[in-house]
Amino acid sequence: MREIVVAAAQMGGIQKAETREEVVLRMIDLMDAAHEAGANFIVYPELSLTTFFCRYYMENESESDVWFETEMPNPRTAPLFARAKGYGMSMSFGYAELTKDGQHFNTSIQVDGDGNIVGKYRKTHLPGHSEFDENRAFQHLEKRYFEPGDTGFPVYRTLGGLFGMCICNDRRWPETYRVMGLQGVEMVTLGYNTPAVNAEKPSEGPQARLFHNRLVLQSGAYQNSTWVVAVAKAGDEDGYPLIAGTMIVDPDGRVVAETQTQGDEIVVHACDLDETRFGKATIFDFARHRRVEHYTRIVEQTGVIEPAE
Ligand code: CDT
Repeated sequence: MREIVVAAAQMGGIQKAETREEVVLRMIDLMDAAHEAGANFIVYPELSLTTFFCRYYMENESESDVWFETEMPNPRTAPLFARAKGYGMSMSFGYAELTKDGQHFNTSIQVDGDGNIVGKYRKTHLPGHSEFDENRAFQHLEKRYFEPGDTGFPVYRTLGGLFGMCICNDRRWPETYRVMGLQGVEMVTLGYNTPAVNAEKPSEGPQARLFHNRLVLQSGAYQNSTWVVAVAKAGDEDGYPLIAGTMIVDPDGRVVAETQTQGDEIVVHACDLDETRFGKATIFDFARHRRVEHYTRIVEQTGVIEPAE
């Protein structure tokens, strides 16, 4: 038995006017509740420290850079790191990263119980668009504000197991989980900011979006025999609703814990990493069953090439 007690720390909406200091206090409240519940690992959402600013069109970098962190930890997040270290709790959260070289990434880190950054991931699959799009009900400008991540999907050792991360839109892509599955991943953590309505298809509302969320998390977990911990930034952000649906999925693809609200809320589950072993040794024993000779299109081709008429 290799048990990790995980708290999935859903956050309600963060308003544009809310400061990082205020948000960090909310995160600390969630961490206190997680500690009280016996958790030794807490997972927060994508872009945990700010509103989902990619819905706002900003002409210049100087305007958009206010949403980015140039170092981590920094004076505004130091109280969160201190509290986690005090509890000996590992944590994972997302933030907008501006590197010393001027690169912009949508990033997540995992920090161990001693305050060391043990994992860093930069979002690969950036959704949305890079210029103002008048045909959308609202903007989703991730391709404007971020570069595609340069980390790939690393799997790293911590908490006695094999961990990896992805971020929001990445969770919809089977390649995300499989690349980590091929490194033996036992727990994938991720955060998301998913608008409750599809900006390009108003008939696709929260029910459909929650369905897709559940579908991809369960299939990613099952097909790679890994735990998946998926955490929403949910609720209303200045009139823009985001889905909730934070959940923990076991390596058999079953949802074992999920939130009930749209606000700040934790769900806690004791996850035994040894539960990943059966699937990895049987139906998803990749070494025995994969037929890579038939998978070349996956890495040689991005778009669809239809067969000739
Ligand atoms: N943050 C993020 O990646 N959100 C996307 C919305 C896609 S619609 C442009 C998601 O996949 O949930």
